[in-house]
Amino acid sequence: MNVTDAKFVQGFVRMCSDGWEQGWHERNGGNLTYRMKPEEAQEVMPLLDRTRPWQPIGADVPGLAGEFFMVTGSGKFFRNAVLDPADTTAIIEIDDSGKNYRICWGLVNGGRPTSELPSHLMNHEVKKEISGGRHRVIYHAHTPNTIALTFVLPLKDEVFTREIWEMMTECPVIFPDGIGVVDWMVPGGREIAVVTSELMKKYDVAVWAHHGMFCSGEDFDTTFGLMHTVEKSAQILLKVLSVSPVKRQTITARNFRDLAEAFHVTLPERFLYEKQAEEE
Ligand code: 2HA
Ligand code: ZN
Repeated sequence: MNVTDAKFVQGFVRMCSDGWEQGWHERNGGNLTYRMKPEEAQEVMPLLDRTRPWQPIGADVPGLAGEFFMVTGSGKFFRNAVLDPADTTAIIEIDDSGKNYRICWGLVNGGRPTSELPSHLMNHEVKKEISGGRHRVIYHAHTPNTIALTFVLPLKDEVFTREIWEMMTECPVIFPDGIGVVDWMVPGGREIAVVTSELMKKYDVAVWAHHGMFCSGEDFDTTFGLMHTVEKSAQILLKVLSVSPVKRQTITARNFRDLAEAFHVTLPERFLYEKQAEEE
């Protein structure tokens, strides 16, 4: 058996290809990390090299001590992941303190895990705790329609959530907790990681102004599907705004309450404010 035969590795690289095909990963843009299940780590353990030196993560994640992750490589291109996973991705192990990691497989031609490793691992730590261990995937992509919206909408959770919900009826069912928004920040460091992981306590989606999106989910399908749904709604909103600055009709606050009842979801009231001009 090779590491690349493992089902989780195939799911991981397929998600990279799916994102590339959507146009979300120009050059080396975007990154993906997956917290491996114990049985998946066990399956590939004989093929891992656990002798390499520990290196600092750049963040403290004691809640992830001893975990194994599959990660994309810094500077690697998503379009190449499926062709050569051993060059473009890695499996890393977190030490007992949650301060250090080591590469156990992959990045065979050199390199480091994604530059957003601190953000990814801090988000994983938050989501692991909040979801009772169910969330395993953190995905960052450069989604053009959502990025475009960060130039024209106020950078407020309430506005992004409501506007994006309004564009497709099933949105509030798919992300009932809403969307968080991060002002423009320098990528790749601890600061943006702290701000994003604070938002991830409330949301499964965070928009990074003028940069892209972060999504968290239980598996590859639902996490990719979440990113895809938000981005598609953003695309529809841009089409609407391009045609007319006002909507002739829309899904109203009352409609959302009816939807919540029918689909048994709780929609926070702060997203269901009245929009007089549009709802008359
Ligand atoms: O280039 O997307 O945010 C990788 C990134 C950094
Ligand atoms: Zn990015």
